[in-house]
Amino acid sequence: MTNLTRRNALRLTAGIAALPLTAALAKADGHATAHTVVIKGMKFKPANIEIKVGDSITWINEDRMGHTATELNGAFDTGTLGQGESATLTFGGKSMFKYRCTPHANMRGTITVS
Ligand SMILES: [Cu+2]
Repeated sequence: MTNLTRRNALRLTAGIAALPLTAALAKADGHATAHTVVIKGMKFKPANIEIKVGDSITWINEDRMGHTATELNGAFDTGTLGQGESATLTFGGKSMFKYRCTPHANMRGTITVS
């Protein structure tokens, strides 16, 4: 998982902190798309997502319990998101990631960046 750029490896637990970075990237890369994965009912929705290099994903937890989006090999980790909290990551290189929720091993997702 070395093809994440350094900024993408940042652990961004506060969505507000990520906004300026995301906005700047979107401006620099005209076709970047902001995707959303909703965490609800103990599931990532969508669980499997295909995005383009430069796109961002925001995870929003709508459950009452805390969840994480944690890459299996440590490429990223949102940390625990409480109800209503979100985290945004921008993906700078082609890759495929598998992630799960740390407290709930059956919550799984994949990200394909092309
Ligand atoms: Cu969970």
